[in-house]
Amino acid sequence: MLQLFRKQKMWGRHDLKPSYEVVIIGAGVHGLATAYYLGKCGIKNVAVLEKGYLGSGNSGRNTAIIRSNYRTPEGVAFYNESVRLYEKLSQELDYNVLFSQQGHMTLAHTDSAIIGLRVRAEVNTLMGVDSRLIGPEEIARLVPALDVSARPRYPVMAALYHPPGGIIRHDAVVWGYARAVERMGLEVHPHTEVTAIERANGSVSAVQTNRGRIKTGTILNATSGWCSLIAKMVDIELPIVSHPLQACVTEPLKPFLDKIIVSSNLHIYISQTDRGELVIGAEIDPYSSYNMQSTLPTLEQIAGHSLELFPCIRNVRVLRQWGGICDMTPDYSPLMGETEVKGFLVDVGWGTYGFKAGPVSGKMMAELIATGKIPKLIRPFAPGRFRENTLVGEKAAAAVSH
Ligand code: PYC
Repeated sequence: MLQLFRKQKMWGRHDLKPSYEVVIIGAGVHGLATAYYLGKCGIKNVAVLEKGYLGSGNSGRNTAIIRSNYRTPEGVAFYNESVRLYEKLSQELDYNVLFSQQGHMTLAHTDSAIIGLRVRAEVNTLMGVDSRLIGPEEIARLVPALDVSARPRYPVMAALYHPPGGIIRHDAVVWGYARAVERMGLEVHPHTEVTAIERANGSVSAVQTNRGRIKTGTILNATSGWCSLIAKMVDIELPIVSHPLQACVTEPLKPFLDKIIVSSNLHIYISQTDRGELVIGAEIDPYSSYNMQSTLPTLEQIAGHSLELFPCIRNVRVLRQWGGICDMTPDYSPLMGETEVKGFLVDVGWGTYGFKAGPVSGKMMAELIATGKIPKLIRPFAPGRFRENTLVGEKAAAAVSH
């Protein structure tokens, strides 16, 4: 019989225990995925703390694009593993995360943009990732609604086409991980804000929260947006500048767009969800701030650039607009691993590319916590790389939005 009401709660309410083996700060996709893989390794005395509701940070504020067509071999290998894990996530969690691999297209409107995309296509192909440069004729065939004529101020000249790229239901990913984590006996604590971190003999020893004090010897900072503030609690200055990024969603339309369209020159990305809405994102705001309010100038910019690409949506209404906080590192790659404070680990600096890395980051951070060994896939992203000058310059491929 059709079951109309869910009988089991997705996750429960718990009192905080006086101590946990591992405390994860941030219950977005990264924190929850780490807890999930820790549980799979048999480490279950774990609390995931979230100051708001689950996924209320950037996991609920992104444009849900999944792709692996990066520029550096380190980035391509890492994000490709994430795509692989996302492909299996619905079965893994027994929860439909609505991953739709409809294809991702990055448009070029200048000669230099074409050169950048060509380099990416070469690196992607060498790394076994399906990604190639295509011309206006093929673009028009794949995306009939896109204006590839000479009319726009910046006509479309070519595109990097990445068929495995897709969009996903971001809330479902958060809920599915949270449910799985709780079913394994680990604990998720929404509305639990970390106010201080204690140390003893150079190692972390406890966290103070608005609900009480917890002893622990291992803390993971998985707080996109607020990671610098959490790191300051143990006197670590992260090489991060935080910027707002805004996006919007339109009223639902009949399906007409089954590719994710990104313009690296116009700094805009558009996709159509299963509900028919267009999700459209902008570049990061040009100033550093923790303000998540949306602004009219950004909406005007989003509208103007969208109409350059899709004149057919000129009468479509925007339903809502929102902002999130992006933690930008100097090389546009994340910071993952141990820090100079014993027991304090970071999975931060996710700029505008955090959601697509959730599963692989969780798996790698859990492996690091469980074994003490740094997994190969995340070695390039060690927080100490800025001292050693071994940067992973990913701006060319991360830069759809900046
Ligand atoms: O890297 O795919 C991306 C992206 C989309 C929106 C912001 N960044």
